[in-house]
Amino acid sequence: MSATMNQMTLKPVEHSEIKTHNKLVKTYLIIGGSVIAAMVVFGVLMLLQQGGAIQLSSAAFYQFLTIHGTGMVGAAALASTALMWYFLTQYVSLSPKIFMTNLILFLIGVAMVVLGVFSFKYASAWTFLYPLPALSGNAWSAVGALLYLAGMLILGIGFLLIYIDIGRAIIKKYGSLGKGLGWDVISGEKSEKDAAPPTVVASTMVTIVNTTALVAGGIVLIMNMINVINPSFTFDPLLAKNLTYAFGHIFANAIIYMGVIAVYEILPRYTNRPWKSSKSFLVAWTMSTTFTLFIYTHHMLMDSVMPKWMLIMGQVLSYANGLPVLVVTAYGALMIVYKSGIKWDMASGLAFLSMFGWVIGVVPAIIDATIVVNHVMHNTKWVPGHFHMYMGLGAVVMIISFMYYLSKSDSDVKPSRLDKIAACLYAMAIIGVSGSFLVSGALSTPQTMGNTLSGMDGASFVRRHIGYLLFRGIHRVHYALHPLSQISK
Ligand code: HEM
Ligand SMILES: [Cu+2]
Repeated sequence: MSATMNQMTLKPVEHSEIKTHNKLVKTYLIIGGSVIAAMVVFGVLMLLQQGGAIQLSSAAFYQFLTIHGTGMVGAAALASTALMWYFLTQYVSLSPKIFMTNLILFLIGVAMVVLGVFSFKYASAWTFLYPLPALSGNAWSAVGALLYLAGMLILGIGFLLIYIDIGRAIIKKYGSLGKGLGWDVISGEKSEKDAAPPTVVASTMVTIVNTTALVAGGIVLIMNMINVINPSFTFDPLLAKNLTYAFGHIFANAIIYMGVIAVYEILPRYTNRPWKSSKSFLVAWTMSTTFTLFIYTHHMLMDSVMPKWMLIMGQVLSYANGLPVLVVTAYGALMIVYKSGIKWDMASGLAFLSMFGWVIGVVPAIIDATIVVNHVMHNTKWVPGHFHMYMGLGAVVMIISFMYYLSKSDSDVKPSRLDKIAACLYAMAIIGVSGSFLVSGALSTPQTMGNTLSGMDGASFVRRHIGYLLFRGIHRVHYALHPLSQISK
């Protein structure tokens, strides 16, 4: 690629007030990136504990687990939202004020979550499954639970504002969210060449699913908070679990659907070939939009009291969910790169690598969503095995690729050999972590056990773990023994 072409193809996205907007995007990335890096430290500490190299109390282990899960999901969502926002402003007019508000709410929420976890020992894991926040067996106080839950609520409100603004902007420009997904092209009303660009399609999808997720999450967070304040207020645990996973699964899943915008925007700039929305591309995204809303039920495959049709749907749709978008995107990426004379650098190389991470991460995920397999693999290390692969090697790599792209198009910072070495080490680390989780999972190692029984008397073990046991694994017994009020008495 010649120097002039380099300049031409890597032109930054134009904003009306380019400086302030880019500054905000950079602030998002710096905060998101730093939190992800800090959370790796807690991840490594947990690995050391699980490997017997260090001795953490179980309270500390579960606090680390809680902060790691919350922090990783929150920070990756924050950074990929910035990525989406940055590219989407080329097509629609978004509100920088709301973009700023989300960042402020994020920081407030994070401060409350950190305080709740580290000062008040809150440790329910990031999924805060009812009734665990209130029923901790004295592991943490109501204040800790309230700080955590309210912090999450504030975080959620910030994100919700952004998606509402994005939805508004897309409707204003394209007419409706359906048109943002290209339904006018799918129905033949409009020709393929006038279809909404991939970035708009992906953003529309994320807006639809994440608004749903955040509303579900907000409801269950508030119900949990009331239950913590007044334990005589109880609600159906099965409903709570449905709402919780409708939030958690969708919100975590949407990170990669925002991140993939980096692939749609960066590879075309490097190859000078446009990435157009074809009909099959649009159909794939519509399928993912619909299915993403329903497949959280794959988290409930062990909940025998769930309607059977929902579980079967969870299995079938889990197959159908990620695959279409993955296929059109991986195929599109290969086609756009093929014989293009692309110049590989950090940004383009990582954008390409992220596709690989996504592809290999989805395979074990789909295996686990199979009911017969899930009966064996549920709550084993197989679970963190699959999501670390597509989060660590897919979503986070998309974010890092965007960071390199932005620093190349927007500054004079030049990557050195160290960057390549770091990227290789990072990829190997993620493959190592995920691979070891998958192997342990296949050997039926339970997920998320920090401590063995050794060094604890039976009574304190039971007291400490009763909440966690409720949370992880024995929902079946739990629902069978229901009603809940009897358990808490
Ligand atoms: C080198 C980097 C990382 C290391 C060493 C690491 C390590 C760990 C460990 C040891 C666990 C506990 C697994 C278990 O026993 O169940 C865990 C859980 C988790 N990790 Fe990571 N991780 C890393 C990167 C990531 C990334 C990039 C993400 C997401 C963007 C992520 C999200 C999570 C989540 C959501 C959980 C589950 C928490 C829960 O069970 O509630 N991790 N990680
Ligand atoms: Cu899921």
